Amino acid sequence: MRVLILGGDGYLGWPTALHLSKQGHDVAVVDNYLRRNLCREENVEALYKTPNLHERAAIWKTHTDKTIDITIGDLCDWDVVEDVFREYQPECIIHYAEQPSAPYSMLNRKASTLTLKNNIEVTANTIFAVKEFCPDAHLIKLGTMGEYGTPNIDIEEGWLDIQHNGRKQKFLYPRAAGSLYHTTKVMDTDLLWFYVRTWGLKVTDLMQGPVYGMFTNETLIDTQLQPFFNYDEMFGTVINRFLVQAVAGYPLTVYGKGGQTRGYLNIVDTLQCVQLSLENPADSGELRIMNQFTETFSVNELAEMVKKSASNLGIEVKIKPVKNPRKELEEHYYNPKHSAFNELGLRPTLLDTNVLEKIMKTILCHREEINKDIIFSKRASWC
Ligand code: USQ
Repeated sequence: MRVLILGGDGYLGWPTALHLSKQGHDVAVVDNYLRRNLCREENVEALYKTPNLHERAAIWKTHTDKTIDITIGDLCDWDVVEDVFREYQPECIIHYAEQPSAPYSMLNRKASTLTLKNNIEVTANTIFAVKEFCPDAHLIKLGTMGEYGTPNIDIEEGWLDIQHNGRKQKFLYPRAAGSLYHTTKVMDTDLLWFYVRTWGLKVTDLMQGPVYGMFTNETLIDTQLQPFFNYDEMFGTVINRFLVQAVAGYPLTVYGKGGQTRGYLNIVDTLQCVQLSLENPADSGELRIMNQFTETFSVNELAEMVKKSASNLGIEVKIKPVKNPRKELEEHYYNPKHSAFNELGLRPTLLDTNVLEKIMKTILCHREEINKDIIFSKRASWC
């Protein structure tokens, strides 16, 4: 299949490009290095340096003789969008091209408006491009479990049947995002749903939980193929952060009471889920929504698991709850459904101390490069 990956330089975009290229698809990626540039601007660099996209594609070609086409460009710019869609005529588009950090989106007005503008405009341009250049293509969009928030009822996969005054209707499951970033994902879903109804597009919207890890079958071929690994308070996700904190001898930063529960998944399962979505496309006029995570944990449970894994490697770890910089429930009901991917054949890689130890061993090789000042500088706050 001709697959176009928007945001193909990112933590998930690049491993997805490798994975689908390995499967034999024709893969093209577009990226404007937004994430790299924001990290540089905010002085929160990742754990190790990663080559640029052209260099990454060349390394991949050396190992596999497979070509990944690269376009560096801003998908808010219609000329860029038009060029890539005209040139590649994709059969499937995977849209990761968004500012991905909740804390960054809450940093200040500039960061908020950048997040709003980038995320909504790229999604809108993508929708218009699909309509104009490839109306039969399947659009796979990365949304987030954070669209639902933490309601006091079970979370369904995208939709909820409502009975009201004796009549029934299926609606998008109620959304209650916890950051401006998550709110842009809610807006994306609304945009997609509007154009699915209006133009009959084929769309899969993936409600993904926080991802952890750095290894996939393809990135293991060469360390230069590994994705970014952020551990700062803005771009690092909680498990990756705790692992780096453990190695750095920094007490694990449990926010508030630590009862915040989320659905997590290993990066290899993101790739499986995206592949399963691609191989089982939505129908025309369907907005298919699937919850993309494999298991739920509270922050306290994660901290204890990281502590145990570190101890297995002879590293003593302290857990130190800190004042929560976010506005979120710290003790709550959480029961999200996630059977759609299991029914499509997902074989989950579950979190255990072995998985954590393996990642920690790689982090140990970069111990000297860890910048403790960016772990919890308290710059990104919801207040
Ligand atoms: N947390 C801590 N200590 C830390 C960092 C985080 O207790 O040092 C807590 C947070 O308060 C939160 C939970 O851990 O309750 C998860 O935080 P996170 O930073 O791992 O994840 P989040 O900001 O929600 O965002 C990440 C990705 C985002 C994706 C989202 C899925 O950055 O792109 O959409 O996970 S979800 O959280 O399900 O919405």
